[in-house]
Parts: sequence; C-alpha cells; structure tokens
Amino acid sequence: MKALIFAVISTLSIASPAFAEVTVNDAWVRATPGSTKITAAYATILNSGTADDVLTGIRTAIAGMAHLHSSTGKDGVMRMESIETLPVPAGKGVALTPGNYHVMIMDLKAPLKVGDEIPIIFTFENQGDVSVTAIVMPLNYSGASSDSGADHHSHN
Ligand SMILES: [Cu+2]
Repeated sequence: MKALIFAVISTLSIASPAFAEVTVNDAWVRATPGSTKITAAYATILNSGTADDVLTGIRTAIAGMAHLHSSTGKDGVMRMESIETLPVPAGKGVALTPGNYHVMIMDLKAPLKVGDEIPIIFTFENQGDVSVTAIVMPLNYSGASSDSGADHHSHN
C-alpha cells in the first residue's frame, strides 16, 4: 500500500512543472530623451525545462501599453510589427535584442532616466507571470554582449 502511494506521488511530481523553468534575464530598457513617450525593453528568455512554452503577453505599470514587437529588415528598410505570441522552446533561449524582438513600451507615464529600475511582467502560457526588474540604460547602449559574440545563448 505504501509503495503504491509513493508511486502516485512521484508520478504527480513528474507531471507538474518544476518551479521557474522559464526565466527572464538581463532585462533593460532604453532611456527616453525629453518628453518621448515611447521606448523599448530587451531581455533574454531562457527555458530550462523540458516542455515548450509561449510568451503570450507583457505589461508594465510605468506605461499605458506594452506590446511584443518583431523587427525585420527588408530591402534595407527596418519594419516593426506587433506579434501576439513568441514561442520559447524547451531547453532554448530567445533573445529580445535591438533590431530583433523587443517589448515596445508606449504611453510612458514619466521619462526614464539611466539607472532607474522598471518592473515588467512577462506572461507565459505554462509558466504564468514572471516579474522582472529592467534597468534603464543609456540611449547608445545596445546590449551586454552585442559585440563579443563569445557568450551568446543559443537562439533561433
Ligand atoms: Cu517596436
């Protein structure tokens, strides 16, 4: 009887996802000059679990609107478009970087100054809400490892 109970418990613990398999790392937001009400946030999403997940939404209390965007360069012209969901495959990382995926933040309630800490909530289909603190970086900042290429996480 005891053995049966243990068997049931261990089955349950395998079925339910481990805590925080999906994490959002190195989040940063670009500072805003003057009275600009638009900026963008970037981060690296890591899925260390064995199940695929999907980023389904982003929100922040500092602005009226935050939305996931992708950037594509076509014929030398950069275009941005809203995307509703972003797959985060099991065992992979997805980078939100300048010129690529990013969080478009609109209707800012106040200017963002370098060094400020901004709360952003990323919502995933399986993981649920992941709260992160994004650091406000200077206008010319382009990401922690944008030039080296040495320690890039794998991404699609
Ligand atoms: Cu955008």
